[in-house]
Amino acid sequence: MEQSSGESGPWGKRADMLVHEVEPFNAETAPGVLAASDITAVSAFYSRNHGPAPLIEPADWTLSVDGLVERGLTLTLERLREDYEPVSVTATMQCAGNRRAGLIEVRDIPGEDPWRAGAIGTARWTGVRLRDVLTSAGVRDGATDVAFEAPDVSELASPSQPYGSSIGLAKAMSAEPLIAWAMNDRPLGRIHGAPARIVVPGYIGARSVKWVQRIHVQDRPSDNYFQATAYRILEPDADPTEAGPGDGISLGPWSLNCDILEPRSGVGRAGPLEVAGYAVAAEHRTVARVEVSLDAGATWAQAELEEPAGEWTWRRWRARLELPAGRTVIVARAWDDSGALQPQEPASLWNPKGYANTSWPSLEIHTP
Ligand SMILES: Nc1nc2c(c(=O)[nH]1)N[C@H]1C(S)=C(S)[C@@H](COP(=O)(O)O)O[C@H]1N2
Ligand SMILES: [Mo]
Repeated sequence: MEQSSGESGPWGKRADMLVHEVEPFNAETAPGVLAASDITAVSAFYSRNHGPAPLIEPADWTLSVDGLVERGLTLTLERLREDYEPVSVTATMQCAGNRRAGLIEVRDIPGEDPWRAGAIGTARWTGVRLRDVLTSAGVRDGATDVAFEAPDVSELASPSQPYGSSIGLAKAMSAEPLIAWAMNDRPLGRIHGAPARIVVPGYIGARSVKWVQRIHVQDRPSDNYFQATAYRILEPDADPTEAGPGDGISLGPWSLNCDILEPRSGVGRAGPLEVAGYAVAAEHRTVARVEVSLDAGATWAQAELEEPAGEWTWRRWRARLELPAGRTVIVARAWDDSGALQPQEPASLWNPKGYANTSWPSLEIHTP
């Protein structure tokens, strides 16, 4: 399963990606491939798009920095690379829709793709610190948010508009967000936002704006559809087609989560069984424990946690267990270093757009 199946899929991706949509391209990594390495290959990395991917020649690209700044800047790729210190951050990217399929099982979520465990991946991102660029522009008093604007126009927004979002100034001025031009030490690919994108470690992927061409410092969050209306936890009985700006809880930092990558549900063989997966903690917290149960939570085995590649990455885990004959429900759950535990039931988290499914993952295996 881990063997390369080539890169014959769309956008140079492996043929074993689970493709939700071809245009705009939406595809997730096959679970076995995700389980196989701490750093996700670009050829296997999920991609989430709301419109057609722009084709921008590096020489034609500029980034403007304006709004509540002392000096507006217009940066070329060359200026960015030469005038600021290059840095690399290994960070996990996770879509707010990761694991949505588990919420759809509770109640249908029309119009949203049923992402499974693979709308997540970990890469080494290289670029410059967002804060270095903001500092060189001089953030003015009264600024509270930093908005990112991209050129890709999304028909999914109402009204149709270019993709954009924002993060709070404190996160923007922290060490981890990047304006990145490389992913796993190769120039960023077109589908991942070439020539440059924002990477906001610890935040839902939606904030890591690809093909970014403007950074606007302002005194409120972005009014872009994907900040003001989408990527929000609406109340369970809200009609998402009626949602307007400011409705629901805006998602930024993600919460404690984990999923099982191996085995897959279906037929298994009684005897030694390895269960493997990943866990992520909320920002400034760490994954402290992952447990696996073969008896619906009556007893728990401790999984072995791998050392994370960095402060902003997932922790992969595995547990060696004995699969009994018959039907077994395998459940996993993660705890963080504050003692918080994932919520148990997807039904308790169900929300009309199907975001942030952080419930205990489970699957069923039966022996022949
Ligand atoms: N310009 C732009 N940036 C974007 C998006 C988009 O559609 N357009 N999708 C966002 C979402 S929802 C996610 S999860 C990540 C996915 O990044 P990837 O395709 O590089 O994995 O990009 C984010 N940045
Ligand atoms: Mo996303």
